Amino acid sequence: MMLGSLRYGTTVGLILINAMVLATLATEEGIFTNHLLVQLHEGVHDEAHQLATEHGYHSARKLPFGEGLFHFYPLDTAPRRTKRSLHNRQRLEKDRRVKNVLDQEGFGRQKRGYRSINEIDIKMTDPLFSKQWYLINTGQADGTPGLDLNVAEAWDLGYTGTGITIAIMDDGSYDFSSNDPYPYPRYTDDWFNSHGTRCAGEVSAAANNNICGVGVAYNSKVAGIRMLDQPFMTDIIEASSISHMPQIIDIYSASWGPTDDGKTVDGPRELTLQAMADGVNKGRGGKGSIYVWASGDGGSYDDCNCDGYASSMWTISINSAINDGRTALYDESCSSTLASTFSNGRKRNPEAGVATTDLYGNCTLRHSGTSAAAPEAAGVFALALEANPDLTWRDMQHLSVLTSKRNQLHDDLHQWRRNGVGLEFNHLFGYGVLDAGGMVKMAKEWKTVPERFHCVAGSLQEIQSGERLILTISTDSCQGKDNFVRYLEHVQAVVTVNGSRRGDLIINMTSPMGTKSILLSRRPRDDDAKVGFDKWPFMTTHTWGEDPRGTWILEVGFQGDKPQRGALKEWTLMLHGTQSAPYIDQIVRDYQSKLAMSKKEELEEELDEAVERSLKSLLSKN
Ligand SMILES: *[C@@H]1O[C@H](CO)[C@@H](O)[C@H](O)[C@H]1NC(C)=O
Ligand SMILES: *[C@@H]1O[C@H](CO)[C@@H](O)[C@H](O)[C@H]1NC(C)=O
Ligand SMILES: *[C@@H]1O[C@H](CO)[C@@H](O)[C@H](O)[C@H]1NC(C)=O
Ligand SMILES: [Ca+2]
Ligand SMILES: [Ca+2]
Repeated sequence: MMLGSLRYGTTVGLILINAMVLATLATEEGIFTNHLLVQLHEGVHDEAHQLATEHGYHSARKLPFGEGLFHFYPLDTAPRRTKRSLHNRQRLEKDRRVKNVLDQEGFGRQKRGYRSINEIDIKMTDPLFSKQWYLINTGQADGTPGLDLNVAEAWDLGYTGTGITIAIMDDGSYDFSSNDPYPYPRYTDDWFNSHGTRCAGEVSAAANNNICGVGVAYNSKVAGIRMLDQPFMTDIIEASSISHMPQIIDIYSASWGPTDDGKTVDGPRELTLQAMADGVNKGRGGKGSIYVWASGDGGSYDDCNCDGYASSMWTISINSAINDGRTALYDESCSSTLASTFSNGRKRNPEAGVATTDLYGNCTLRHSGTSAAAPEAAGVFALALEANPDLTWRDMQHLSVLTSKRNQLHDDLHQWRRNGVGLEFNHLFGYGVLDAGGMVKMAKEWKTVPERFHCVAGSLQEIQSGERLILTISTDSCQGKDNFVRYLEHVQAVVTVNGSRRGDLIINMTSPMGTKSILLSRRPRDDDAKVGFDKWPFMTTHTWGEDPRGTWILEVGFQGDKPQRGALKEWTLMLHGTQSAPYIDQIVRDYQSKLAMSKKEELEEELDEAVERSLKSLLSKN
């Protein structure tokens, strides 16, 4: 209705007159607030505050527009007008200093992306549910409304994780730490072994049972694999955990990896690599086990591409954002991260943490770390699997790439960019925050992606040394052969390089379509001068969907306090992807039409500016 147009503007005089008439109409439907717009006569503007308090208002604020206009604030915070304030208003109107009084109608304006829990019509009796901002962010704990996993939409469509089993490989059902079928966490005084329990709660805490909060996939089943609680990890324990019951367990969530000390370069050993390969090829009846990996807690000191679990093509590596869209301080960035979920780590507000189940039948609000992020992703993938049980391990990665959103994530260091087919990505957050609603909808319609091929695009194996190297490989991506790769999924640069200081080594790679991936960034604590990287598979997801044919550029250099030198012995470029992928063509078309539209907008802007300029010059002549 017309009242919606009652806004401040340059034509306040006009509005005031019309509004007096409208005000009587407004009582029919509008809601009046206790706030007033008051116009005072000339010469009494200094008395505004006093006048306000005399008539039962808290204060008056001079408005920066119009003539003698003031905002009168109420004393109380009642959302609607009360009887007493109506009385105050009538008295105020009669004061000789007052020229005009105008009611302020209350109308709905919500922050972009804002959804109220009540509106979504999800009723949960669980006491911590309203604090689980990562599920539905209404701005709890000073967060950004709408910055969440959009689970409400997926739940609304009926997906809650029914029939899906997720293994939390952690400290607390088969027990590889003590080799028995009782994987209960070893309770210690320092709550050291609360990790697994907390992660499990995030995925599958039951809904509406009045206990703690609600899991992302609250009807899913959790298998706890206790494998972290012994002094040393072994290849056998890791491999056994990763390959435990692969026909029953759908998703494996791991919130662990090599030490995040910023100087370790390590990854899965032989048995574990074999177990992972078997998992994706034979697990879930051949559709592949889904491995979700936390990108790491080493912060800006570490690079998750130095962690062979996170950077593996077979794992979906997940980073995290905090509730206002910034990265958590402990977050590691790297080009192999696929997407992000949520965690905490910067804010003092205790409710900005991740609310979940805890040991001793208790709950916690303080779960954090990328540890908290991976189980959330496992939960979202469970919803997608329920929507379409035929999804393969690669389908899950495609869906993550296509439906994750930039939302309101921000990264001061690395820009958000679009790759050669228009997919928006960021070095820190991958393709953005997982969107459960978007994912289940696309999953339902999804046709399994075509067969995957692998092409060794080229290999340089001469020793080259210096402070800075630029190398190129030109490739036809095995065109004309059976293993031609036309649409990229993962790209690996297998590199053997050493340096007088490994931590200062930087490696960038640019695709033929112009997408730059930072394969290795500075790790200030790593002062290795001997080992370097030995056939290390740096991985990037940023070139997803691109046509790999053309020239790839590898830039190797140093960044740090002192000049350094290094020697590169090998760069082998491995391309993985499909020969056909119809949906990519659709994305490219959409992107190009968007590009065309944005050009149009730019043109219009230019036009506006030109008009403004000529107006200005006309005015200055007068
Ligand atoms: C459960 O948590 C509350 C609040 O943090 C704490 O006071 C209580 O001691 C905890 N209970 C157990 C058994 O640890
Ligand atoms: C790096 O490798 C080159 C070639 O093998 C070797 O000559 C050089 O000594 C190595 N540098 C360091 C710092 O280990
Ligand atoms: C790698 O890329 C980053 C980000 O664009 C840039 O700051 C850096 O100088 C590049 N380093 C090398 C060695 O090319
Ligand atoms: Ca519950
Ligand atoms: Ca790490």
